[in-house]
Amino acid sequence: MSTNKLTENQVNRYKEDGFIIMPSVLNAAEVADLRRITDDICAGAKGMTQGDDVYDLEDTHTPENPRVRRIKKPYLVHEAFAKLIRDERILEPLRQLLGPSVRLNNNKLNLKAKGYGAPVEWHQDWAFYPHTNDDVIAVGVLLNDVTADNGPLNFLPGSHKGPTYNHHDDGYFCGVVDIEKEGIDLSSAVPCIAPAGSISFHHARTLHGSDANRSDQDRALLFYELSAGDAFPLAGTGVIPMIQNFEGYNDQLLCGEQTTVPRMVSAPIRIPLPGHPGTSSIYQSQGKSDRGVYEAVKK
Ligand SMILES: O=C(O)CCC(=O)C(=O)O
Repeated sequence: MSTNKLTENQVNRYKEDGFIIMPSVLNAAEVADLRRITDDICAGAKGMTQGDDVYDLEDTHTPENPRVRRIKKPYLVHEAFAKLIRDERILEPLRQLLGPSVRLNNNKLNLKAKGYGAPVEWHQDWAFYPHTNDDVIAVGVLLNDVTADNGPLNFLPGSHKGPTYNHHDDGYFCGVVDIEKEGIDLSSAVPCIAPAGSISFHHARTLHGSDANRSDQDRALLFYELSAGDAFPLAGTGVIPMIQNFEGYNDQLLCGEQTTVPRMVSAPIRIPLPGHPGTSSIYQSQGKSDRGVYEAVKK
Protein backbone atom coordinates (compact mmCIF):
# COMPACT_ATOMS: atom_id res chain seq x y z
CA MET A 1 0.00 0.00 0.00
CA SER A 2 1.38 3.42 -0.90
CA THR A 3 2.02 5.92 1.87
CA ASN A 4 1.45 9.59 1.98
CA LYS A 5 3.86 11.35 4.30
CA LEU A 6 3.31 15.05 4.92
CA THR A 7 6.26 17.30 4.21
CA GLU A 8 7.67 19.37 7.08
CA ASN A 9 6.16 22.39 5.39
CA GLN A 10 2.68 20.80 5.38
CA VAL A 11 2.95 19.88 9.07
CA ASN A 12 3.99 23.45 9.84
CA ARG A 13 1.11 24.82 7.76
CA TYR A 14 -1.31 22.66 9.76
CA LYS A 15 0.15 23.98 13.01
CA GLU A 16 0.01 27.57 11.75
CA ASP A 17 -3.34 27.59 9.88
CA GLY A 18 -5.27 24.80 11.60
CA PHE A 19 -5.93 22.91 8.35
CA ILE A 20 -4.26 21.45 5.28
CA ILE A 21 -5.51 19.98 2.04
CA MET A 22 -3.76 17.05 0.34
CA PRO A 23 -4.79 16.95 -3.30
CA SER A 24 -5.79 13.76 -5.13
CA VAL A 25 -4.96 11.10 -2.52
CA LEU A 26 -7.58 8.62 -3.77
CA ASN A 27 -7.72 7.70 -7.43
CA ALA A 28 -10.76 8.07 -9.69
CA ALA A 29 -11.78 4.40 -9.41
CA GLU A 30 -11.68 4.51 -5.60
CA VAL A 31 -13.77 7.67 -5.53
CA ALA A 32 -16.28 6.23 -8.02
CA ASP A 33 -16.63 3.14 -5.84
CA LEU A 34 -17.33 5.19 -2.71
CA ARG A 35 -19.84 7.32 -4.61
CA ARG A 36 -21.67 4.23 -5.92
CA ILE A 37 -21.89 2.85 -2.36
CA THR A 38 -23.15 6.25 -1.19
CA ASP A 39 -25.85 6.32 -3.89
CA ASP A 40 -26.95 2.80 -2.93
CA ILE A 41 -27.29 3.83 0.73
CA CYS A 42 -29.17 7.02 -0.20
CA ALA A 43 -31.64 5.00 -2.28
CA GLY A 44 -32.78 3.47 1.02
CA ALA A 45 -34.28 6.82 2.07
CA LYS A 46 -37.11 6.50 -0.45
CA GLY A 47 -40.42 6.19 1.34
CA MET A 48 -39.07 7.42 4.66
CA THR A 49 -41.14 9.96 6.54
CA GLN A 50 -38.43 10.92 9.03
CA GLY A 51 -34.74 10.45 9.70
CA ASP A 52 -33.31 7.60 11.75
CA ASP A 53 -29.94 6.26 12.95
CA VAL A 54 -28.61 6.14 9.39
CA TYR A 55 -30.25 9.06 7.57
CA ASP A 56 -30.41 12.77 8.34
CA LEU A 57 -32.96 14.17 5.91
CA GLU A 58 -33.17 17.63 4.31
CA ASP A 59 -36.05 19.85 5.49
CA THR A 60 -37.38 19.58 1.90
CA HIS A 61 -37.32 15.74 1.90
CA THR A 62 -40.51 13.88 1.05
CA PRO A 63 -41.04 10.09 0.89
CA GLU A 64 -41.55 10.37 -2.89
CA ASN A 65 -38.64 12.76 -3.46
CA PRO A 66 -35.98 11.58 -1.01
CA ARG A 67 -33.33 14.08 0.01
CA VAL A 68 -30.57 12.92 2.33
CA ARG A 69 -28.25 15.57 3.78
CA ARG A 70 -26.14 13.22 5.86
CA ILE A 71 -25.45 9.51 6.23
CA LYS A 72 -24.74 9.09 9.93
CA LYS A 73 -21.86 6.77 10.83
CA PRO A 74 -21.28 5.33 7.34
CA TYR A 75 -18.45 3.15 8.73
CA LEU A 76 -21.14 1.15 10.49
CA VAL A 77 -23.24 0.94 7.32
CA HIS A 78 -20.62 -0.22 4.78
CA GLU A 79 -17.19 -1.73 5.36
CA ALA A 80 -15.61 0.41 2.62
CA PHE A 81 -15.86 3.41 4.95
CA ALA A 82 -14.41 1.47 7.90
CA LYS A 83 -11.54 0.30 5.68
CA LEU A 84 -10.71 3.70 4.25
CA ILE A 85 -9.79 5.31 7.58
CA ARG A 86 -7.34 2.44 8.22
CA ASP A 87 -5.59 3.14 4.91
CA GLU A 88 -1.94 4.15 5.44
CA ARG A 89 -2.41 7.07 3.04
CA ILE A 90 -4.62 8.64 5.73
CA LEU A 91 -3.17 7.06 8.86
CA GLU A 92 0.39 8.12 8.16
CA PRO A 93 -0.40 11.86 8.00
CA LEU A 94 -2.68 11.41 11.02
CA ARG A 95 0.20 10.00 13.05
CA GLN A 96 2.30 12.97 12.02
CA LEU A 97 -0.39 15.39 13.23
CA LEU A 98 -1.72 13.55 16.31
CA GLY A 99 1.14 11.31 17.48
CA PRO A 100 1.58 7.53 17.44
CA SER A 101 -1.85 6.57 18.74
CA VAL A 102 -4.97 7.61 16.86
CA ARG A 103 -8.57 6.97 17.83
CA LEU A 104 -11.60 7.11 15.56
CA ASN A 105 -14.47 8.86 17.38
CA ASN A 106 -17.09 9.33 14.70
CA ASN A 107 -17.77 9.25 10.97
CA LYS A 108 -20.38 11.06 8.86
CA LEU A 109 -21.01 11.71 5.18
CA ASN A 110 -22.41 15.13 4.36
CA LEU A 111 -24.12 15.02 0.95
CA LYS A 112 -24.85 18.67 0.06
CA ALA A 113 -26.67 17.65 -3.12
CA LYS A 114 -26.80 19.91 -6.17
CA GLY A 115 -29.52 22.55 -6.15
CA TYR A 116 -30.46 22.40 -2.47
CA GLY A 117 -27.78 20.79 -0.22
CA ALA A 118 -27.98 22.36 3.24
CA PRO A 119 -25.47 24.92 4.55
CA VAL A 120 -23.48 24.27 7.71
CA GLU A 121 -23.10 27.42 9.77
CA TRP A 122 -19.77 28.56 11.22
CA HIS A 123 -18.69 26.54 14.22
CA GLN A 124 -15.77 24.82 15.94
CA ASP A 125 -15.99 21.05 16.31
CA TRP A 126 -14.28 21.50 19.68
CA ALA A 127 -17.45 23.15 21.00
CA PHE A 128 -19.33 19.93 20.19
CA TYR A 129 -16.77 17.54 21.69
CA PRO A 130 -14.14 19.04 24.03
CA HIS A 131 -11.36 16.67 25.13
CA THR A 132 -8.62 16.62 27.76
CA ASN A 133 -6.19 17.81 25.08
CA ASP A 134 -6.80 19.36 21.69
CA ASP A 135 -5.01 16.84 19.49
CA VAL A 136 -8.40 16.32 17.91
CA ILE A 137 -8.91 16.49 14.16
CA ALA A 138 -11.43 16.00 11.36
CA VAL A 139 -10.43 14.34 8.11
CA GLY A 140 -12.57 15.24 5.07
CA VAL A 141 -12.49 13.02 1.97
CA LEU A 142 -13.84 14.83 -1.09
CA LEU A 143 -16.09 12.48 -3.05
CA ASN A 144 -16.75 15.11 -5.76
CA ASP A 145 -14.72 17.85 -7.33
CA VAL A 146 -15.26 20.83 -5.03
CA THR A 147 -15.46 24.26 -6.64
CA ALA A 148 -16.28 27.74 -5.39
CA ASP A 149 -19.92 27.08 -6.39
CA ASN A 150 -20.95 23.75 -4.88
CA GLY A 151 -20.68 24.64 -1.20
CA PRO A 152 -16.98 24.25 -0.35
CA LEU A 153 -16.03 24.00 3.29
CA ASN A 154 -14.33 27.25 4.39
CA PHE A 155 -11.67 27.44 7.08
CA LEU A 156 -10.58 30.53 9.02
CA PRO A 157 -6.75 30.26 9.22
CA GLY A 158 -5.27 30.54 12.73
CA SER A 159 -8.65 30.38 14.48
CA HIS A 160 -7.61 27.12 16.21
CA LYS A 161 -5.24 29.20 18.34
CA GLY A 162 -7.97 31.58 19.49
CA PRO A 163 -10.96 31.35 21.80
CA THR A 164 -13.59 28.68 21.87
CA TYR A 165 -16.57 30.78 20.89
CA ASN A 166 -19.99 30.74 22.44
CA HIS A 167 -22.14 28.19 20.56
CA HIS A 168 -25.20 28.69 22.79
CA ASP A 169 -28.29 30.69 21.93
CA ASP A 170 -31.19 31.33 24.27
CA GLY A 171 -29.81 28.96 26.89
CA TYR A 172 -29.35 25.98 24.57
CA PHE A 173 -26.38 24.64 22.65
CA CYS A 174 -27.15 25.43 19.01
CA GLY A 175 -23.71 24.81 17.46
CA VAL A 176 -23.46 28.17 15.65
CA VAL A 177 -21.07 31.04 16.33
CA ASP A 178 -22.53 34.55 16.12
CA ILE A 179 -19.95 35.89 13.62
CA GLU A 180 -21.15 39.49 13.80
CA LYS A 181 -21.48 39.69 17.56
CA GLU A 182 -18.07 38.08 18.11
CA GLY A 183 -16.54 40.58 15.65
CA ILE A 184 -15.00 37.80 13.55
CA ASP A 185 -13.52 38.84 10.21
CA LEU A 186 -14.10 36.08 7.68
CA SER A 187 -12.33 37.87 4.82
CA SER A 188 -9.25 35.63 5.13
CA ALA A 189 -11.30 32.41 5.11
CA VAL A 190 -9.99 29.76 2.72
CA PRO A 191 -12.37 27.55 0.73
CA CYS A 192 -11.36 23.91 0.43
CA ILE A 193 -11.43 23.76 -3.36
CA ALA A 194 -9.84 20.58 -4.71
CA PRO A 195 -10.48 17.63 -7.01
CA ALA A 196 -12.41 14.53 -5.92
CA GLY A 197 -10.15 12.18 -3.96
CA SER A 198 -8.42 15.04 -2.14
CA ILE A 199 -8.32 15.01 1.66
CA SER A 200 -8.55 17.85 4.16
CA PHE A 201 -7.33 17.75 7.76
CA HIS A 202 -8.73 20.39 10.10
CA HIS A 203 -8.04 20.99 13.79
CA ALA A 204 -11.08 20.65 16.06
CA ARG A 205 -10.74 24.30 17.16
CA THR A 206 -10.60 25.70 13.60
CA LEU A 207 -13.64 27.82 12.76
CA HIS A 208 -15.36 26.52 9.61
CA GLY A 209 -18.62 26.61 7.70
CA SER A 210 -20.11 26.03 4.24
CA ASP A 211 -22.91 27.57 2.18
CA ALA A 212 -25.87 25.78 0.57
CA ASN A 213 -25.20 24.10 -2.76
CA ARG A 214 -27.12 26.08 -5.39
CA SER A 215 -24.97 24.74 -8.24
CA ASP A 216 -25.69 21.85 -10.62
CA GLN A 217 -22.84 19.75 -9.16
CA ASP A 218 -23.10 17.50 -6.11
CA ARG A 219 -20.68 17.95 -3.22
CA ALA A 220 -20.32 14.88 -1.01
CA LEU A 221 -17.79 15.13 1.81
CA LEU A 222 -16.93 12.15 4.00
CA PHE A 223 -15.72 13.11 7.47
CA TYR A 224 -13.88 11.15 10.12
CA GLU A 225 -13.47 12.64 13.60
CA LEU A 226 -10.31 11.44 15.34
CA SER A 227 -8.17 12.19 18.35
CA ALA A 228 -4.86 11.26 19.88
CA GLY A 229 -5.30 8.07 21.92
CA ASP A 230 -4.66 9.99 25.16
CA ALA A 231 -7.26 12.70 24.42
CA PHE A 232 -10.33 11.72 26.42
CA PRO A 233 -13.73 13.26 25.67
CA LEU A 234 -15.18 15.59 28.30
CA ALA A 235 -18.63 15.86 26.76
CA GLY A 236 -20.36 15.47 23.43
CA THR A 237 -23.13 13.31 22.11
CA GLY A 238 -22.12 9.81 21.12
CA VAL A 239 -18.64 9.82 22.58
CA ILE A 240 -19.29 9.53 26.30
CA PRO A 241 -21.65 6.52 26.01
CA MET A 242 -19.01 4.88 23.82
CA ILE A 243 -16.45 5.07 26.65
CA GLN A 244 -18.69 3.10 29.01
CA ASN A 245 -17.98 0.10 26.81
CA PHE A 246 -14.23 0.43 27.26
CA GLU A 247 -13.40 -2.59 25.12
CA GLY A 248 -15.46 -1.23 22.24
CA TYR A 249 -13.91 2.19 22.76
CA ASN A 250 -10.44 0.73 22.43
CA ASP A 251 -11.49 -1.11 19.29
CA GLN A 252 -11.72 2.37 17.81
CA LEU A 253 -7.97 2.83 18.30
CA LEU A 254 -6.60 2.72 14.76
CA CYS A 255 -2.96 2.53 15.80
CA GLY A 256 -0.76 2.87 18.88
CA GLU A 257 -1.20 1.88 22.51
CA GLN A 258 -4.38 2.21 24.56
CA THR A 259 -4.13 4.13 27.83
CA THR A 260 -6.21 5.11 30.83
CA VAL A 261 -4.00 8.12 31.51
CA PRO A 262 -5.38 11.20 29.74
CA ARG A 263 -2.96 13.89 28.67
CA MET A 264 -4.23 17.28 29.83
CA VAL A 265 -3.51 20.63 28.23
CA SER A 266 -4.84 24.07 28.92
CA ALA A 267 -7.33 24.75 26.13
CA PRO A 268 -10.49 26.88 26.32
CA ILE A 269 -13.49 24.66 26.85
CA ARG A 270 -17.23 25.04 26.75
CA ILE A 271 -19.68 22.26 27.43
CA PRO A 272 -22.30 21.61 24.70
CA LEU A 273 -25.18 21.35 27.13
CA PRO A 274 -28.08 21.55 27.35
CA GLY A 275 -28.96 20.42 23.84
CA HIS A 276 -32.25 21.41 22.26
CA PRO A 277 -34.77 18.64 22.98
CA GLY A 278 -35.44 16.52 19.91
CA THR A 279 -32.31 17.53 17.99
CA SER A 280 -29.88 14.85 16.93
CA SER A 281 -27.64 16.52 14.34
CA ILE A 282 -25.79 19.73 13.69
CA TYR A 283 -28.36 20.71 11.04
CA GLN A 284 -31.20 20.42 13.52
CA SER A 285 -29.47 22.24 16.37
CA GLN A 286 -28.19 25.01 14.08
CA GLY A 287 -31.74 25.34 12.72
CA LYS A 288 -32.84 26.41 16.22
CA SER A 289 -30.88 29.65 15.94
CA ASP A 290 -31.27 32.50 13.47
CA ARG A 291 -27.76 33.86 14.00
CA GLY A 292 -26.26 32.00 10.99
CA VAL A 293 -24.82 33.77 7.95
CA TYR A 294 -26.02 31.34 5.27
CA GLU A 295 -29.43 30.91 3.72
CA ALA A 296 -30.95 27.49 3.09
CA VAL A 297 -32.64 26.63 -0.22
CA LYS A 298 -36.29 26.31 0.72
CA LYS A 299 -37.67 24.37 -2.28
O1 LIG B 1 -20.23 19.49 5.18
C1 LIG B 1 -19.74 20.58 5.44
O2 LIG B 1 -19.51 21.43 4.58
C2 LIG B 1 -19.38 21.00 6.85
C3 LIG B 1 -19.50 19.90 7.80
C4 LIG B 1 -19.18 20.19 9.21
O3 LIG B 1 -18.48 21.13 9.54
C5 LIG B 1 -19.73 19.30 10.22
O4 LIG B 1 -20.50 18.40 9.87
O5 LIG B 1 -19.38 19.48 11.40
